[in-house]
Amino acid sequence: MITLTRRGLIAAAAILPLPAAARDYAAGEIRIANPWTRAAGANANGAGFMTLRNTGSQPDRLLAAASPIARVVELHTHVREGEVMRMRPVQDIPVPAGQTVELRPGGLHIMLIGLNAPLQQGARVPLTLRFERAGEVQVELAVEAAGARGSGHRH
Ligand SMILES: [Cu+2]
Repeated sequence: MITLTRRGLIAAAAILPLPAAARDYAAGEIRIANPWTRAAGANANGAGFMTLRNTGSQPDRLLAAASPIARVVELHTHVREGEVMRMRPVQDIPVPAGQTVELRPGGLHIMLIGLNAPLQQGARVPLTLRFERAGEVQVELAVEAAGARGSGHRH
């Protein structure tokens, strides 16, 4: 019985795509938790989300991001204009000492403009972040479902 059950589980695991569980990363005093994005087609735009935490005693700033998967990568926020929320590029994203900054849908995000290839759910895509103090760090965005409002793999 046990053997059959195990075989059943192994067979199921082989068929189902493995979830691309988001990982956590560090650069100097900056902790980068749960970087993720949404499935999207080639030539579409995408957005990267994550949690940035500054464990140090000095302020830092995310200055830029880059990825081979997009033609252009920008730092964006959302601003209210009358009844609608619009995206707007920002120069940088401050991460004050001891503070946590959320990049999330409807707020700050990393804009991936002109995807070179489709973002497939379950895949991971590389992204390089450049901080003023912490320097450069490469992370991987876990690709979630197209309509995801949050990563399904929070710890
Ligand atoms: Cu945007």
